[in-house]
Amino acid sequence: MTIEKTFSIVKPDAVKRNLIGAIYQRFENAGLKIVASKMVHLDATKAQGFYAEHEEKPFFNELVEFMTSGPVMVQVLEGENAIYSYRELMGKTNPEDAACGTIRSDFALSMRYNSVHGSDSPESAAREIAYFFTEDEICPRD
Ligand code: RTP
Ligand code: MG
Repeated sequence: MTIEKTFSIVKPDAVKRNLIGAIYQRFENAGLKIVASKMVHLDATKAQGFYAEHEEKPFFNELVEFMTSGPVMVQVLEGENAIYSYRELMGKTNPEDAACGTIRSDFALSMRYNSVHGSDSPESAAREIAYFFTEDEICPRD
């Protein structure tokens, strides 16, 4: 059994539609524990740095515009195989391809306005957690 931490964002489209609680409920129902959480309004520099891997993509500027369009919730989730299991819980990037019952299938509006982010590897999880949280903001849970 591998207990991992992963990084999650409830994106502006979901915060705007008052879906924070509904999405947090999905995390907890899946056995993922919230071990750090806060609301932030990203500025362009912070969003560009976060999505640096996509800098060359045609959708980069629109992605940054979207991610800075309103507040987001950022959180660290902990659980067994949390990185993979949270990606499964979110569903595919495009909600039209996301499996029934996934967060994106149920809440996302489009490929861009897709309600949640989740780290895609242990390396991304470590980088993304440290990009938003200091060690002492992460609370150990039983
Ligand atoms: P995320 O990083 O947010 O968890 O999503 P992901 O791994 O499923 O998707 P990724 O390929 O990393 O893309 C990052 C985010 O960029 C937006 N996007 N827009 N063609 C487009 O307009 C397009 N493609 C991607 C989405 O918000 C996606 O989650
Ligand atoms: Mg990604």
